[in-house]
Amino acid sequence: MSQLNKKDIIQLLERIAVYLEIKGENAFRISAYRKAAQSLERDERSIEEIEDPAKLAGIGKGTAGIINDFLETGTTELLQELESEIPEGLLPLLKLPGLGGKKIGKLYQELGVENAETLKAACEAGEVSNLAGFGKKTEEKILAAVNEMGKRPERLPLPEVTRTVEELTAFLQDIKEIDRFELAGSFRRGRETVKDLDFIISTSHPVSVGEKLVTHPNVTAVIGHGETKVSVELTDKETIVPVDFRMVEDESFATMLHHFTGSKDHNVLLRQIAKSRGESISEYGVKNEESGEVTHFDTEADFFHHFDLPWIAPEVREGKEEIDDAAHVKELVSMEDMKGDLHMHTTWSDGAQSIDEMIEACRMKGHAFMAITDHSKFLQVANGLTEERLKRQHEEIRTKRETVDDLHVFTGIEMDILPDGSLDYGDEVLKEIDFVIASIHSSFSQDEETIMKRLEAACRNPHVAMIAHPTGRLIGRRDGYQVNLERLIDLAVQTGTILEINANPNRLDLSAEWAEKAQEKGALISINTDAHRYDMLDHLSYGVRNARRGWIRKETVVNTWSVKQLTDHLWKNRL
Ligand code: DGT
Ligand code: CA
Ligand code: CA
Ligand code: ZN
Repeated sequence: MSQLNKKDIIQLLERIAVYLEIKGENAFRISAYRKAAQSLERDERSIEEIEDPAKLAGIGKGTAGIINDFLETGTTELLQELESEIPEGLLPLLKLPGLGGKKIGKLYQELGVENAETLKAACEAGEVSNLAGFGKKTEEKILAAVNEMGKRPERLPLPEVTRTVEELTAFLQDIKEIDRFELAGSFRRGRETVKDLDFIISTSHPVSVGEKLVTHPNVTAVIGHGETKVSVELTDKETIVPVDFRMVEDESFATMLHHFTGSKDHNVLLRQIAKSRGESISEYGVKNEESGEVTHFDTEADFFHHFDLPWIAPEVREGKEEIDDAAHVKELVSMEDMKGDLHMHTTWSDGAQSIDEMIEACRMKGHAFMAITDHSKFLQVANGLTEERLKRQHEEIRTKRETVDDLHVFTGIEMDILPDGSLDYGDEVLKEIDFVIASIHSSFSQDEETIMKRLEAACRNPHVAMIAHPTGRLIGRRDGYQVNLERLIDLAVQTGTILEINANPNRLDLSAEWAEKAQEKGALISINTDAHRYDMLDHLSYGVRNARRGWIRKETVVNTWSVKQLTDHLWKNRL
């Protein structure tokens, strides 16, 4: 059996449709795969719960066979054939704005475009604008996008490096000459993006460790190979991830870890403290300038204690308040404080798992509570719930929750705030729901005033508990809509509306800086995964790290409250 979930299967069916489009196949054949994907999307069960896909309206025998192939083997002959027929270089082009299977198909069949270079040449020669359905403007846009494609992004968003982090962690664990290692640098500090990864390795055999490091199968370039430092580039899909490894004797490990965790500005602050005590800090230890004696430390905490400081969490080591406010670091919200997750999706809208499956997954995580918050009817692409389906879903949740005693399941919804500022359901529907989230998924280009009217309407509705992903940004890809965050925070405080830190590493929305401001003004915060599949339930820690960067204290975060405290808050002032 393969590990594919329903969303994976839907994506694979859509991929077949796109590949057929590229090949210029007949429209009926293409639409059969799209229809099948849609009817899976519409069904409220997870793929494990659907016994025979052929019984679903919109899925024929052939397509059902393909779905079964996917489930059993993870692929199917048709997809493999298509993959071998279509030039590899065409696939990255599908990501360019405005270029779907149909258009790529035309470029391929009529102009012989096979990759970014040939597409660029075709644009420059003016051939693209001569094709039916393209035009001069489109050609210019495509050319600009292709040129952008070749550039290396300066900083990598977290999701681009997490696979490499996991792989390297497993790889290092298997090298027997390594005593201990840690990932330092901006990644350890929980930054939203990183330039590179910095591993600190404790070993007495740096040379042989270095030789092994460069053999990792994903290493595509060795930038530097010294006795104690190795710099390489690993390639993961299309992303190039630069990595620095530093090898050190165990007695210097803690100091080295601190040094390369940074930040630079934090290190400057500590060096000033050392200087005032007649000491100096190097990567290897702390030297007494008078006696020349060097002190080593077993742990980073010992290193801080040497300077009469408590251990300072990496997330706040930015050379700002962390020394003056060191005593407050222990008040920051931590993963151990988190009792539940209040934003997630199921197969009732665009999630991969069913209600039962998500509940079981949250139980396994040890959550004390959760909220099931599918999309509302406005979001048709995500199979949003009509009032009638919402009612049925909540009945199912209420019945189900009677049978689970170690976890409280709140009924919920992620309700769209419509472009005209109205809410997707009326009060008579909302008044029944435990946890009403309001969020914007449409008309991102509206001016600030219009956007703020939408957010204000949501905050002022007594049933709305939280605004999700308040800015709509996607890190490194999209800025979000024109939100005046000062005003949104004021509104949130005035109306008791919770602001979300969406923990999805692509979002981290609110950012640490704005979360800090929100807390200062007295707003409440909730950190949630917005999970659409099992593995996304693990993203909570990204949100917590982001919160810690903004000095968010435990009591500000409603996920650390008890079920009783949360319930009281949710039902206050709603009648
Ligand atoms: P980034 O840009 O995402 O890689 O950010 P970092 O902080 O990981 O920066 P990186 O990789 O250049 O260096 C890792 C840490 O090493 C940095 O936070 C502090 C320390 N470090 C590196 N170069 C210097 C330096 O020239 N002076 C000082 N004081 N510290 C440095
Ligand atoms: Ca770094
Ligand atoms: Ca580095
Ligand atoms: Zn959501």
